[in-house]
Amino acid sequence: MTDSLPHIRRSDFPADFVWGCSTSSYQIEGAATEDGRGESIWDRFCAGAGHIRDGSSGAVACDHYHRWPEDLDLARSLGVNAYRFSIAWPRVLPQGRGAVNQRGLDFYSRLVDGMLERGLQPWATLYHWDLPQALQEQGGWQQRACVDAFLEYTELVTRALGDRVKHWITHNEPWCSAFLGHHEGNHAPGIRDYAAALQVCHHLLLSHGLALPVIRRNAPGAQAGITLSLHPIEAASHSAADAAAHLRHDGSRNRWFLDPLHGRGYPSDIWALLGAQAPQVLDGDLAAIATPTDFLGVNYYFPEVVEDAPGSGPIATRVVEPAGVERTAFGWQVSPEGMVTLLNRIQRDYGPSRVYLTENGSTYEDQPLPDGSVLDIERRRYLARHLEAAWQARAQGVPLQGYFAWSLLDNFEWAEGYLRRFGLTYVDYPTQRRTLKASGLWYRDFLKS
Ligand code: IFM
Repeated sequence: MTDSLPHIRRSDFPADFVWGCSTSSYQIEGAATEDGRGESIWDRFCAGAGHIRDGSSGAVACDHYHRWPEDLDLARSLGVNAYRFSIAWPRVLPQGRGAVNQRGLDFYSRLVDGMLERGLQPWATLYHWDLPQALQEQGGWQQRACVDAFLEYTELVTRALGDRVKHWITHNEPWCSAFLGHHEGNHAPGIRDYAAALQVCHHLLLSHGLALPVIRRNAPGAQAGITLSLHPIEAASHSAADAAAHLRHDGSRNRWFLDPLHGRGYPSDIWALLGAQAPQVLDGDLAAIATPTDFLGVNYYFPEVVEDAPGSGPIATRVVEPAGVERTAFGWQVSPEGMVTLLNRIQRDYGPSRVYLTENGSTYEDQPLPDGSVLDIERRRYLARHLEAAWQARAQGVPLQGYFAWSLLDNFEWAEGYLRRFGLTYVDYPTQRRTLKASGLWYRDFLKS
């Protein structure tokens, strides 16, 4: 099969462009009960019948807790200069607050040293969804006290690692933590309550803003920001109703985060739809959320096409799946053009000084060949086309300064368990053998170009 790929080269980007790959703690670490780690909401959620499609959990995952030197070697072999990881809050504070688990902190300290020894810039995410279960039992992110707990956790981790980690992300995709976890209920902690999700969302954003000065105090000279999952939105038709739905959907998925982070408060058109479900916002909260960041992290996967859906809830929109478009195995539309559109829109409307694509990737049905190699030509093409899109966005003036592929390894894909593979590296879970896929080999060659 011929497979024409865009002619994009590393040298098309500036020499100081950050090239990385991303992972997260619960999705790869395993060792869920080792060395004093506490229970997380994902451990508890996975134990519930029917929550995870293949009935699995992150208890072992990629066993990265034990195999991290091999994994960092693998990242280095790709030629990336940065590695994005997250810290499991229950590994360092098993009860969420109070007693510190030094063995957990030591693990991350060794991991960071391992990155620096290999010439990999550590990019740490403080919260990639694994809240200590003990905090959930006190109401979790629905309670304002969780913000205080996050600040204590931030203090602890940035004090321990801030001398070496100079890139910090407070939250990964707060939309997912808030709405998948508390409205749709298909992510931990599995709550289905729209008002609760809105309150959680506010507390996540507030904790982000209040954590920034803590990070800056403990990690002098560091860059700090937040990572959002953002989508270019399209209307399903030219009707006035769908055009209005487009605005509302963009308001709830994108502007609900971007506006307050950029000092505009919550978008008034969406707030007006919420009525009694609107979150409780105290004096000073919006100013805290708008604390300036050093960068905006964008996770880009796919555009959303929406139609008007009266009666479906306050936002009254529905995501539709138009026929005839290219999709990944997850059904997500493949649209590198959408990424260019999104990045330009963010720049035009909000003007962040630096943008990093902190995740971008795809899932396909990988089948190892008899010799063990994995010829994932669709993922290879996805990657090459999105790198070309990153180049186009830069050429159009977007201050895009880095790209992180999701993900270094196949891993635990949340409610999908191990049924979805996003890795540049194939993980054979029974043996934990890692094999770079064709996409990983292509990224390596690209990075050497
Ligand atoms: O695996 C997730 C990751 O944890 C957050 N961003 C999207 C990825 C793919 O679904």
